[in-house]
Amino acid sequence: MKLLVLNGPNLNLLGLREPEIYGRKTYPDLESYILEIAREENVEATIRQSNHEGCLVDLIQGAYGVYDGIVINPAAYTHTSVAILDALKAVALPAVEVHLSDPTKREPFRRLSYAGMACLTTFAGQGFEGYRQAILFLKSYLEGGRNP
Ligand code: CA2
Repeated sequence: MKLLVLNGPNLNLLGLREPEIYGRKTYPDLESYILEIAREENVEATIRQSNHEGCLVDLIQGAYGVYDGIVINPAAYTHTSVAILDALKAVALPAVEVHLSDPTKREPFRRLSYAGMACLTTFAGQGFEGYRQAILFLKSYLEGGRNP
């Protein structure tokens, strides 16, 4: 089972700014965490981060026929990008949205998620744990079982 884990703009700054919102762990810590979960769950995870909307669209398009599912934290593009929504719909791969914080409990402009409209479910406000939940959810979904 092959999963593509996509992270959007500024997530590469994790641990360096706004620790009160995003915690003190760094982006390399997040990558290690995801790879460890993937290893435990016997899933092959490829992780990509980009600060560029078009690059994220290209990565989603490129996932078609290569990956079985997508875990995506579109970061700020969550709330603005119809292009990412359209790409997720176009490839029609099972996708799960993750947010470290809970955007619905922050500024009103974070309440709308375009990407979320093309995702099976969302895990928000659980920090790194949300990525674990997303991988477990997709694994269970792809194995044809019920949700974990
Ligand atoms: O909570 C999340 O995971 C978000 O996707 C993070 C985005 C934000 O725009 C979304 O509303 C919710 C922002 C990512 C920026 O990450 C930073 C990390 C460290 C320092 C500054 C920004």
